[in-house]
Amino acid sequence: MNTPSWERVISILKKYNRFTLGCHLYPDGDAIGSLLALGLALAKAGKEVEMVLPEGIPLTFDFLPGIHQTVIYPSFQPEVVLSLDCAERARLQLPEELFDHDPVLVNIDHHISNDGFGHVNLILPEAAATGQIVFQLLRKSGFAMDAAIASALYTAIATDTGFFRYANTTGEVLSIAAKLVEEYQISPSFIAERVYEEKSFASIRLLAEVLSTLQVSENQRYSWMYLNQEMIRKYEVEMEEIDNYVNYTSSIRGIEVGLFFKETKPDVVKISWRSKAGVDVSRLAAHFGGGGHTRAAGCLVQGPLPAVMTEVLTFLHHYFEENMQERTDLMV
Ligand SMILES: [Mn+2]
Repeated sequence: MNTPSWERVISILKKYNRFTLGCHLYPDGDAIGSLLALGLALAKAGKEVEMVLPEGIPLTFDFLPGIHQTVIYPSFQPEVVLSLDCAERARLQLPEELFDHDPVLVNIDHHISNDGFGHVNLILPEAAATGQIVFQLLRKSGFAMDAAIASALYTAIATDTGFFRYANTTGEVLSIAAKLVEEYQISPSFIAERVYEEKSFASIRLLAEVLSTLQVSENQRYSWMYLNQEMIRKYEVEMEEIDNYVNYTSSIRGIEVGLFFKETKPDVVKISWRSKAGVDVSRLAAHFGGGGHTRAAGCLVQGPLPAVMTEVLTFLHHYFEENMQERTDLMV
């Protein structure tokens, strides 16, 4: 892993004037919040900025101030491309033409699996969210912040920590959140309501169908459920809402690993992995070409849903057979 290049990133942000910002496919709160916060801060500093969300604005984050300044397609050639919360170059949602004049590619992320695909990389796996890195970047570089930027950063950090419930909720995370609330008068309850409490009716109906597929392994150590093309076609639900379903698998008492299989396209299965303790699911997902964090990871596997499920569940069964002793660690 490269040593964090704070100074290099800060000098690039100050020196150049034309920036395009992008994030990963199916952007979550951290990706969108980080993109928006850094984009708004650069624009506020008088830079020419384009924040690109090719799939449009997910309904869940429609409330964020400034979000409607994002564009579906970039309109100019930037000097610098900023990639946020994106672990792989292939997942960066920006058109290839944007790189025609070889802009400086800056990769800002907290995924441990990030391979450092940027010319300049600021990768801090210990950060709870990319939003935390962006907050520190703005503070260190002296770029001015405002309530819109603070809302975006708070949303980024809150979503990636499960609204301050996950193990990555450190004192520093809480102290940054407190600063955002105190200094910019943003409302945690309003953001929690919009992001966390408010679901579409269709998403709850779809959840009911998905939950009816929930199963627990014979050894009671892992659980899984699935979503197929037939269910997706029946309800109009954004992928961002569907992504959160996975937490039901790992919320079952005693379960160590939870899996959610999503047939996002025919014969393309996106698998979300969750773990409560002991098991590093980023390593398990890596076996299938994916990655992520210790307790939350993902991978994409080609093939018919039933065959992919059998393959992954067989792998997981063997993993637990070989790691029987880990259970005693969990009892401590
Ligand atoms: Mn993130």
